[in-house]
Amino acid sequence: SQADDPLRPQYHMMPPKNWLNDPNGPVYYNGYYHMFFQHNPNAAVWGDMHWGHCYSEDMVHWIHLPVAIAPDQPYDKNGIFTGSTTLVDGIPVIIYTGITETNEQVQCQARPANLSDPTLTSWIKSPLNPIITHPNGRDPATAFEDDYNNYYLIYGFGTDELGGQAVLFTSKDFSNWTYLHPIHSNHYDNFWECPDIFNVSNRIVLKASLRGQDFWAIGDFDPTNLIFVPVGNDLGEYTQLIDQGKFYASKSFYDPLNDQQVIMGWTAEDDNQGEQRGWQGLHTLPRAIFLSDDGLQLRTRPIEALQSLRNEKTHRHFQNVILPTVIPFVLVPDVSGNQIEIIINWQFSMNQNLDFGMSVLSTSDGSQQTNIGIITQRNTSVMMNWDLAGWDYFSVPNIHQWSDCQPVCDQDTKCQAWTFVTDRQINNNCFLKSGIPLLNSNAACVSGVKQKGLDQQPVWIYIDRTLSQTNPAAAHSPLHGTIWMEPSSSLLNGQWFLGLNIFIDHSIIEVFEPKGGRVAITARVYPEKENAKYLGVYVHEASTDENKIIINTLDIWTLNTIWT
Ligand code: DQQ
Repeated sequence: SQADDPLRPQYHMMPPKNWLNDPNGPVYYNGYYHMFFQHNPNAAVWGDMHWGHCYSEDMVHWIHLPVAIAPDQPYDKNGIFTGSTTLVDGIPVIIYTGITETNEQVQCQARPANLSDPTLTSWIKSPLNPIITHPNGRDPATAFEDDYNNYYLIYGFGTDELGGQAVLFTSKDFSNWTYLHPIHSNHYDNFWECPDIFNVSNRIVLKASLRGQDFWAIGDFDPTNLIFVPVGNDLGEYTQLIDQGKFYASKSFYDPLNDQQVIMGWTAEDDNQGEQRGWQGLHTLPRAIFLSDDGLQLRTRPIEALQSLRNEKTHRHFQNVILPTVIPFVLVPDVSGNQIEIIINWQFSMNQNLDFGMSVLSTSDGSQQTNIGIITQRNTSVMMNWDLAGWDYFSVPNIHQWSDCQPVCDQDTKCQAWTFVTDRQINNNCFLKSGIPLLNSNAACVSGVKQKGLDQQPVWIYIDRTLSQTNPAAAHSPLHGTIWMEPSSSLLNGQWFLGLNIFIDHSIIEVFEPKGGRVAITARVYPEKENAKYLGVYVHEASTDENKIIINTLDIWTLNTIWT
């Protein structure tokens, strides 16, 4: 049974069994949140796409409903693909991609059969379907309106020649749509999946899924030319990932109860046992979107309502724990669990090389564990590239190995971004070894790279899965993101302060930096050992007696299941 499956998450949205992928059509209507999803109701593999459906009062606890849209028409027989919901005169209207009998991608509409049914269980396809047949793209976003009652709709498209695009359509009546032009486009990939466009703090955010990850760009909508104009870096640059880990095909919607844009992504399995387990894929925890103070960075943190999952009887609190200068692993006393939330506030000095963190899903002897840690760099050993140009190192392919130092870059097309590495790796001649010059003369190569501010200090947050599992087919590569620590908000008496919020749900880990919303990292792990439920702390790279690593506060809760 489900409860006997130790790897099955208990507080993430997923169907009772079989396959799930992209989030589809989230909407708040008449007292309930609705969530749909790409779903194969008959097998735990991708295929035979339907829209599964759940509803919820709080976006945390979900109730399963029957399949909302099934492939039963000539225009969608080969699949109900991704789409979105728009409130049209207050009524939820779905636009989804249908895969036709001849495998064309067309856009189709469906409306609730009975608006007074709060569950919105049945949906009726429009007699006008398909409402859009060209160009042959997919994944329509929630439509938006201008001041003159014109609706605008985008969906994903692209070719090798054109690059990835979000194509724009307009309509007066929401049924008859006219193609305009791409709202935005570039060559970071040859197709954009699941584009999304929305308002946050008087700016427009464009999101798309490409190269296996979800990217954002902040900009404005030019009302004359009807195009999206990025104000900073463009969509597809690695400084602008919504999540550094396993997070794809995300979808956002406006939550009127909390006046915020909320986003959730699809997290697939990351091993080869999913079909055998009988279920594959889940949605990440919902995250609230906000912008940095300068309005140029997209930030996320878990929605507040998730706090209702905490079982207060299990709450454990520790404070002012001074860590020894080096410890391989020390158990946190009297706590265990693989369905927990952790809030940890660290204090450390930046002027040294540090590598420390928490182990979760650990056996009591630490032989199986997943490490969620922080790496800082000593001033004297800043990376060469800082001396040269002050570029950010926003992505390091592999923190604990030397072999992987490659630029994130196509050989013959435009270079995306460079992965800059630490002094340790430079000492190991990584760049020379791989035969790549430190900075490419092609100016395109450095676009999207962040410059280090005068007294900013970068730290890396990572998830290290080296010891998480033994199955060689399970992903083991570390995941990581950079946080730029600002003295104004994070420095006090020479000490830096950084808080992390960590969610563990059996086989999924989500790590956030909730204060600034600057990092989100989602990872799958599949511990085989039954007692891999303990928590520990470690210091791998030494602090010194003067420069201690301190846990200011550590709070841990068991979280309840979301299913009743
Ligand atoms: N998944 C859907 C497509 C979409 C892709 C099909 C992204 O509509 O482009 O299941 O994961």
